[in-house]
Amino acid sequence: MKLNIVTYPDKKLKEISQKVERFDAELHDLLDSMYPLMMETNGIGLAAIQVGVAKRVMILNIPDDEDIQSVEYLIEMINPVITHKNGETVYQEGCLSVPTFYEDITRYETIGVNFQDRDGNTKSLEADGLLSIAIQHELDHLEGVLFIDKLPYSRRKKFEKEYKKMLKEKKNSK
Ligand code: QAP
Ligand code: CO
Repeated sequence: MKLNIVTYPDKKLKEISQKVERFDAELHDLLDSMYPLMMETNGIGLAAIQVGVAKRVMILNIPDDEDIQSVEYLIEMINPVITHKNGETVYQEGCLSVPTFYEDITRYETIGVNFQDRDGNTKSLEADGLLSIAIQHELDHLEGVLFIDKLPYSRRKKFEKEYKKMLKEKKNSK
């Protein structure tokens, strides 16, 4: 499956993703195509809606203490649901769908999440640190929410201005 990253301000990113009911070859093909795209684009998390597929699917690949990313750390989450959450943490987030922009966002520090794997088996996970942040960021994508939607009004306006400028420069350099 040939996939491309959908970028802001594409309206597709506002769609609410639908629950996966069939854990079939089509789902596996989607997951197998998302992973190399995330690696090529230097991502640590990717939701299916970011490749234009409105399904409750996300993949995560958090680098280890030595900043090494490996397929061993790949987590595929289908139909994820947060079961509990605790604390607060601030992290400078980015997003493959909002290239070159980073802003401080507040998230829960630790979360519990129930999800299914690619074969439909139910799993649960306790997450903290970057993994916890990444899961919450990707869960927002499934609801059509981007990290820039969480910015206070003034920072959002500043973002819109800078982003437009960046798009124009990109266009002119082509
Ligand atoms: C979501 O984000 C996330 O602007 C995943 O030029 C964010 O993979 C998880 C990226 C914060 C945890 C903390 C962004 C790559 C990748 C860019 C990403 C860019 C190239 C973002
Ligand atoms: Co994102």
